[in-house]
Amino acid sequence: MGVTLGFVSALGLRSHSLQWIGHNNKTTCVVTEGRFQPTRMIAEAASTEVLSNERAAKLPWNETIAGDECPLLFMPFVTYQLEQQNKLEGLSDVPFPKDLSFQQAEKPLGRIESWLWRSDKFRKIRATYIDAGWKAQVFNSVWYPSPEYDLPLLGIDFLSFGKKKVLCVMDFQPLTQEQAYLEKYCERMEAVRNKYEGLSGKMSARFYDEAQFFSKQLIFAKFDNQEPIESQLLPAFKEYVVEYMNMMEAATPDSSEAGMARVKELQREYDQYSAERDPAVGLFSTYWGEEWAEKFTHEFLFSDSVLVKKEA
Ligand code: BLA
Repeated sequence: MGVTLGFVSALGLRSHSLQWIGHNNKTTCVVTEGRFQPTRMIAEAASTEVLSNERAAKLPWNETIAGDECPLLFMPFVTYQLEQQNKLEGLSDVPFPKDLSFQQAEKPLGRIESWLWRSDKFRKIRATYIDAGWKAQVFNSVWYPSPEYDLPLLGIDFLSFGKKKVLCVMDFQPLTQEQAYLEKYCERMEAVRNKYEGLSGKMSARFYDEAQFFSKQLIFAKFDNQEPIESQLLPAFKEYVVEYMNMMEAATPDSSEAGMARVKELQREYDQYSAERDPAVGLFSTYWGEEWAEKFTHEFLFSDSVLVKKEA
């Protein structure tokens, strides 16, 4: 998808581009000439890179596009996160492909938008919102520390399907399960976790292995209604984000080559582990097709992962 062939005509006056745009398994070839803006914009859609700040400034969304009056249940989390991350030193916008930043589907009606930043101490902060009305509301985000910092990743996965299924997971996702590491970075959340009745559930073994890249202090909640999202999850989320940022603020960098290589490798393993297990690929495929789902998973969400085709 998105193969661009640029060439210059015999006279050398005009540049042309040929682009194959894949959508819903259909492939279209668009031929454009350099100076005709409208067609060029369409042709470049798949390969153009976009920034996040301008799009993020349009948040919060106030209503669902699905037309079913569903509240945008996790928007307050997005706006709080944006507010907090704006305090990070050296926060900057990271360009990434436009076709990964936004997609809208008509049947079923749903949109997905993503944003990407980095800062002095975080090599990658990504956030994604899915709005398909009552059918699906999702806020998903991961903060990746720079290689000088062996801190856990901040992982956030809040989902609502229908009116009776809410699933919320949030964790300081540890890079290792060594006791000293867990004591240093994860156990501090014990008291916060215990404060919120209903947020200290246990994850199943259906998708992930709780002994890899998860801590015992993870927030894990299943609700059959939306009320606890605001009354419990939101205050807990704020405490996790603030503590995570404070922990990073106080962290001592290790710029040794060995230390940085180790963090990079463990984060790569996290991406591979997560990409292989992520149950979201099915959800993405339903709305935006399998090809896009795989691309989004390996090139945006877990960009240090590679696709491993499963045996049929
Ligand atoms: C489960 N996450 C799920 C499920 C979906 C997603 C569809 C299965 C829900 C179910 O049917 O029970 C969705 N995952 C997503 C989406 C994205 C994604 C939409 O990556 C990306 C936009 N998952 C994470 C992160 C964490 C995480 C960062 O992506 C860590 C906090 C955890 N998600 C997580 C866990 C489960 C889950 C632990 C399994 C819940 C269980 O069954 O025990």
